[in-house]
Formats: sequence, C-alpha cells, structure tokens
Amino acid sequence: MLDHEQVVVRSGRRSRLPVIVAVHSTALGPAAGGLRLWHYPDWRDGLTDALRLSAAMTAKFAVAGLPSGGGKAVVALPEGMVLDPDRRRDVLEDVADTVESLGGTYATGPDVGTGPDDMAVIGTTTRHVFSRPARLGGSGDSSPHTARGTLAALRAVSRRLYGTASLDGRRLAVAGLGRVGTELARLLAAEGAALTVTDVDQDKRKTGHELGADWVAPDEILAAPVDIVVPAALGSCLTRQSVTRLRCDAVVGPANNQLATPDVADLLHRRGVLWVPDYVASAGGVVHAVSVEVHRLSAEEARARVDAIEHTVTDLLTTADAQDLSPAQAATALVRQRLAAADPAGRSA
Ligand code: PPY
Repeated sequence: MLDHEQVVVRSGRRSRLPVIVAVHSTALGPAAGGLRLWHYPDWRDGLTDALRLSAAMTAKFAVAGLPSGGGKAVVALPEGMVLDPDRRRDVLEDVADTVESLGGTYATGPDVGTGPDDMAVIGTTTRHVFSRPARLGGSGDSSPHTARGTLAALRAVSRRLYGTASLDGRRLAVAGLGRVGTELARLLAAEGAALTVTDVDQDKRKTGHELGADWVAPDEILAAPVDIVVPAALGSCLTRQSVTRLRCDAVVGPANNQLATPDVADLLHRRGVLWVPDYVASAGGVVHAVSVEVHRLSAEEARARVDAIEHTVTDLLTTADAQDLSPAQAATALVRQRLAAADPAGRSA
C-alpha cells in the first residue's frame, strides 16, 4: 500500500540524476523536509529512503505540535560519484524545478549532504525552501537547533532515569561527528559529560580530541559501557543484532530513521533500554526553521519551542508509563491522534 499522498521521481533535466520528492502527508499543513544528497547502491534505495524519511517528517511535526506536513527530497548519487561545483548547481536547480512544480505542497530544506548554501541556490528558483543563509532572509544552519533540541530530549531522559536534568558527569556515546553530532558533543562536553565518540571519517579524531572525548571504532560505539547512546549519523543503526549488544540505559539521538525495522523498538523496550523515537528527539532544526520562517517568531521564541522538546519527551514518557506502552508506541498513538483530529476522514492516519 502506498501511504504517501504523492511521490515524484524525475530524471533531472540538467544532471540526469534521479530526483525524488516524497510528500507523505499534508493533513496538518504544507509538507516540509530536507533534501538528502547522498550515495546509494541503486536509485531505488534512495526512493525507499525518501518514503521512510518523509513519513518520519509527518510524525516529527505531529509530535512537535506544528501545522506542517511530512515530505523529503532525495537525489540518489551513484556510489563514488563526486559532484564538482557546476554539477552540484545542476543538481540543486533540478531539485528546485521539482519543488517549484509542486506549487507549495512541499518545501525543502537541509538534510544529510546539504546545507544553507545549497538552499540559497534552490532559493533562486523557488520560494519553497527553508534554512537559506540569514543574509538572504532565511533562518540559516538548522544543525545547532537540532543539537539543542536533542539536548532537551536528553535532559528529559536524564531526569527520568537519574532524577536530574543535568548531564554533568553523565557518560554518553555520540555516534557520528557531522554537523549535528559535533555541536551536540560540544554542548555535552561544556556541561561536564564524559564522552565517547566515533565517526566513519578518521579525520574527526581531532574533533574528538578537542572535546576531551574517548575515541572508539564505529562498530564499537553502540556497545560502549555508557549511560546513554546518542545516534547522530545515518539511519538503521539499531538492528536486532546491534540492540542485543547495548550496555546503556537509553538511546536518544538526532539521527533520522534509527530503527532498521519497526520491531526493534519492541526489542529495545523488552531489554529495558529507553528509546526516544528519533522523530521526537531530532525535531529542533525543523521546529526552529518553521517557527522563524513561517510563523515569524523571534529567535528567542523559536529557541523556547526547541527547548520545549524537553516537556514533549517528559509527557511522552509519562503517558507511556501510565498506559503501559513503550515510548515508541505512545509516540505512534500521539501521531495518529493528531492526524485524525486534523483529518477526521482518516485519509492520512
Ligand atoms: C529533518 O528534520 O529531518 C529535516 O528534514 C531538516 C529540516 C530543517 C529545516 C527545514 C526543513 C527540514
């Protein structure tokens, strides 16, 4: 069954690369979600990613309580392809054409492999784009806000598990030192957390060193003996196999689509590992962008909304307990409820 309202797959006019836009749901409002410019063994894997990521965006907005829908764009690069600046521009203009052709049903933004400068290029063709640089009237890089929102989620979990929202002295393992992971690790280090970090890019060892963090190999991070594991890299890291190796109390991080398959959420719960759904913990970036660019909130008000993720997670954990559900089940129920309230015919629930 196709759960999505609309999926566009085009061969880019300039780049000849597969441009994929998945609009999962506009039940709550126009769809938004970033552009992932990434390598896939086959473009169909990019399509699968877009379908999953766009559905997660619907859930992200629903739980965050924002009137936006879920979408995502993917340009599937063949393995090993390196884009020179001209070709990158071609790709971005192809995406911009596709976004513009949807007439506002979907607005794009940054995701893995793209940032504010790319959004500036897209913004020359369409106004349906978030996170352009501030000098062009956008809300700029969303990663610091995603990091801050994840920290808010971590505080809720810490209060719940250890009776204090402070992460001072807490041991955390950050898996992935990209833009969000690095920023989050900095916030955690500044608060006095003891960090173990990794990245597939060995050059990031330097960043780890600067943060005073221990470095382990990427395939060891999930099994690190810490209080909380923080997935901050690409998705599907939580598998039936990797979850059996966890030695932490909780898994909470900004990476999208952390579960390899949905049943892994139950496995985590049965093993007594508190997992906050990724679409709850990672909402900070998009909450900030939409709050500033659509709802015209001040920086301070937008920041307060990002920080409110702490209360969202606290409420979710309380509800889960009261109803004897896992946090994942409680979050799914909340998403269904909010979509059904917006669309009583149940088209998108
Ligand atoms: C995500 O949260 O996964 C995103 O897609 C990021 C994003 C950030 C800002 C605007 C739109 C999407």
